[in-house]
Amino acid sequence: MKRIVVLGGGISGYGSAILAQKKGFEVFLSDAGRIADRYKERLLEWKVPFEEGGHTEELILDASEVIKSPGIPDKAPIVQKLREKGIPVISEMEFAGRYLGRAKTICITGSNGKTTTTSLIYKIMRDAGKRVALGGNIGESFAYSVAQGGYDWYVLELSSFQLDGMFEFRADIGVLMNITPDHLDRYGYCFQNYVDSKMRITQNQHSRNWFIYSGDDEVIWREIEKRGAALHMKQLPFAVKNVVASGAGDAFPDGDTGKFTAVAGAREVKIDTRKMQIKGLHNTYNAMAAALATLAAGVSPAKIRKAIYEFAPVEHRLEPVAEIGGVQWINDSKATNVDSVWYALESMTRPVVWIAGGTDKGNDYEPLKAFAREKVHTLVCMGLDNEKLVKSFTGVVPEIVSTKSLDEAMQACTAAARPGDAVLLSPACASFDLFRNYENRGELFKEQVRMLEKR
Ligand code: UMA
Ligand code: ADP
Repeated sequence: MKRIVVLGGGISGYGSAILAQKKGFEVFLSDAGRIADRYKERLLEWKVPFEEGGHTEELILDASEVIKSPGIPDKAPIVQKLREKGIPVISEMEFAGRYLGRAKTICITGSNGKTTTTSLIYKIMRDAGKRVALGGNIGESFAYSVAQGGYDWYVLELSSFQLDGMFEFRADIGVLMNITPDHLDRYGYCFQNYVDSKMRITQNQHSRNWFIYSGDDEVIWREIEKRGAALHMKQLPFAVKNVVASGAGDAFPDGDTGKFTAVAGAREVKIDTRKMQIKGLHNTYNAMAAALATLAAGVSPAKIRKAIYEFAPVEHRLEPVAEIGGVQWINDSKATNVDSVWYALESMTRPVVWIAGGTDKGNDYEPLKAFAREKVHTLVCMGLDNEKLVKSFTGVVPEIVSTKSLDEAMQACTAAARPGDAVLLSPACASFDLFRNYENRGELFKEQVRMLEKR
């Protein structure tokens, strides 16, 4: 009997193990750390054998196939040993994708905008009455939903780590938002490796499938040009700046009206971005992509429009927290790279006190300088090591304050902000120096803002 070993007992791992068990394989799950009680309970319930606190080689290296959780890097010794032995290592998506039956997938990737676009597509599909599950990089287990069954559609946010372990999987509708540098530490500090990973969203797509991508993203353009005739799927570009031709459809603004038209095959929807609750150029892109994907999935234009207008910002993404004494406080803790901060600053209409900093991922701050010069009067650096930020923005932003905690940063912001300003937490960095994760950073920030409100 085929022996499936699952590496990692988090969201991805427990779901994969349960699906494999349900499909009748011999299954073993191994976690180098501690498995959370909630997952352990499910594993026990499904009688999946597991270990925690280390990877026992004898129990892993005899696998027929290994499903690796996305957080485990390729350079982990156990993964290297599996590769040396030629044992196939796949991702949760590759495995669960084998058991979809007639159900279809809408898969969203990109460096930024994945969660917003995925959540928006999911809302449109759900409100349209489709039997749809949400999964992938969004904190739900795709494999577990497949094990449960009963869905016609799966809307999946895909990280590059998940795409890396996908080989035969095919997205019925693939969406690529943009490609800008991120996670380079996992890609040998080589941008092209990361680009290749993102482009896997197109692999195996045939002429009945759809590929939705940003026509304003030069990196994506180049990759499409390179692949040329090898891409057989129907292509739907969305763009605000460039004109990109495609016979299958596209999305473009209707002049300066604030509206855009999305066309997929014979279907068309017009959206007025001024009626949307999510703001900024980046959210126009996200809405264009979502409109194209759901048109391609057969949702009616009226239902698409209604759901897009109803959709509120996802927590920690340019989330308005409060207006206190004329100062607007905004939580964009999820902005963990330079490009997402570019769009945050782009969307600011007030003078800005900008909180940035944390664990640097090899950032190049150059692209932010024009907006910082134009809109930011005070930069509050919040991190254990602020040297690079301070150096980058000296002479660009009039005031720079270096702080080493959220408390200190909040004090600096209250001192600097004037009525009519916005205080924007949009860090461009990971959170791990001072916080558990970006959610924790965003929640603590909001707590502090609410305390200010009560004063
Ligand atoms: N572990 C090992 N061996 C190792 C290293 C880790 O066994 O060598 C164990 C850990 O002890 C832990 C488990 O692996 O118990 C965690 O695995 P994981 O880090 O892959 O986390 P999961 O809980 O399975 O969640 C993963 C994704 N996490 C990452 O990619 C880091 C989730 O994306 C995703 O929602 C989930 O699978 C379901 O598919 C989160 C994320 O942070 C949201 N993604 C990154 C991002 O958005 O930037 C890419
Ligand atoms: P992801 O899941 O790819 O990290 P999110 O939707 O969570 O994307 O947004 C992450 C950050 O990027 C937030 O700060 C958000 O405001 C910003 N953002 C959202 N959509 C886009 C986009 N299309 N392009 C650039 N930045 C974006």
